[in-house]
Amino acid sequence: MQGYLGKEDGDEGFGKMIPVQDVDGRRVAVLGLGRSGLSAARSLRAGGAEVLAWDDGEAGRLAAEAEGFQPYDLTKGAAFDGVDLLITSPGIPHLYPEPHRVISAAMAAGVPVDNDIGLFFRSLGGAEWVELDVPPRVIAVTGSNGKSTTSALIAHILQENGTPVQLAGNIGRGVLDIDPPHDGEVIVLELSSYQTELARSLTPDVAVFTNLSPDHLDRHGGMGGYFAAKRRLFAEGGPDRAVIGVDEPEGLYLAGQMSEGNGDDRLIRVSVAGKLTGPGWNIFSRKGWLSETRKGRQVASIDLRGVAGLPGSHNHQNACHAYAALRAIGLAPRVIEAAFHSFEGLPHRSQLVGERDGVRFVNDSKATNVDAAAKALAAFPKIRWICGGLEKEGGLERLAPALGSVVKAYVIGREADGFALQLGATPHEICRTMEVAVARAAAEAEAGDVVLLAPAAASFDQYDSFEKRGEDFMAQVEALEL
Ligand code: UMA
Repeated sequence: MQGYLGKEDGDEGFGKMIPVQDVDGRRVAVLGLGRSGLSAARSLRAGGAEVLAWDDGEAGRLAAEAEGFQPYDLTKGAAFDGVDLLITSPGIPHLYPEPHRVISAAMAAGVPVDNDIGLFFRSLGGAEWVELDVPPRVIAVTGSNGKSTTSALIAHILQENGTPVQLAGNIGRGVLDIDPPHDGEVIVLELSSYQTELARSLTPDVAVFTNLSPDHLDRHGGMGGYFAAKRRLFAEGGPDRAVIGVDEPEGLYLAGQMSEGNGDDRLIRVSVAGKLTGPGWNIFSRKGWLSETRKGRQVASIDLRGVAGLPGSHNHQNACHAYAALRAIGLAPRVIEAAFHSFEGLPHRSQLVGERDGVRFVNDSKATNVDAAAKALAAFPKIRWICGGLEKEGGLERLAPALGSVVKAYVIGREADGFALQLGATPHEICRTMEVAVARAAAEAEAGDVVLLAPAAASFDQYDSFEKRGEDFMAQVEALEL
């Protein structure tokens, strides 16, 4: 595992964290004791708070007990008497489709509600920062797609540059779990709409908005609520620098709202849909080339086509956002370009897992829906496509424009026959299992082909998760003895 994701459990020194400030002696309720809730509970305790921990599930309560937190039933009447604050978890609804009853009870009792992200921002800096040469900075990344890869890419490039860096947030590590940052360190946070919507403090140095497409609409009461949740990261007076993808109307609007005019250096506009010609600070990719322009003049140009870890225009968008965020904190274009080439990608997202006789094997098990699979298919010219699984609503029609690059489909899953029926004229074979699909695709592939797992379906008919499905793909590829 990359160093910027922090130490693994059991490693010496694990257990450092950010103690929460200004909670000494206060009673703080914590609802949900998963990754974010437990780390919040620990950091609150370290800050001197009395923690009232509750999870509706027994597993969460047991995990908390194992760390010395006595469960406190927040669902009982008058549970919020004398409580100063409620910290809730991102997966627990606080408004739509309907608020969790504990959160409603806190609000009715006039108790402020916050989350670990709010605690993080108000607890990060201390008086000791005055002594530091370069105070730690925070880069926060939000958006519908690509935010994990963008965040990990930013962290990777900083690490390659020798800058101390830690990566946390929606990517899987609670934000309060990071070690107290060093002089000059950069904290990279991936933030979901669930996290930005509720945080009472959101003050990154650089904020990145990658793109917007419908997701989690039930939790936000529709698209407007979803956008409103994300744009909280850009509250007026918020980030010193804003990096905004302007390919959707929402991003264009947000950039307009943030800008003080064409000479405004605090805003970097990003596009993969076309050349940006305005006189401001622009970064865009066209035909595989990333360009940076400022005040109407080209500053840098990078060929992304040979960057193995970032194939396809969706990854070029990730590259543009990472590049922009790093330019915003002063990294040189050549430093960023060099580190692009050593980025291996995140597991299960356009992940190159093997190569034999000119045939590449790519794991995009995270492509659990049709849109994600279409993006994966657009990334390569000749594809032997492993697809299928538990289909989502809406069928495969939206995939049709992306099927031109498919030489042949190898269909897995319990519903493989029904899935294959929707592939029309695309050559296909019913394989049902990953083992058969990988073996058949490998046997038929020619030099220049890509054997791509991008299922366009959930994994739950055959696996516990998309990660397990991707691991099976990798194991089968390895068994080919490449
Ligand atoms: N719980 C209750 N009552 C409920 C619902 C849940 O008590 O009504 C309890 C569960 O029993 C469980 C805990 O709440 O113990 C789970 O909380 P959670 O769902 O918020 O999950 P965490 O383990 O705290 O993980 C969260 C993020 N989860 C979600 O946003 C759903 C993780 O993002 C994140 O990595 C982690 O914090 C650390 O910051 C995951 C995710 O799926 C990857 N994110 C969504 C996405 O990417 O689409 C937004």
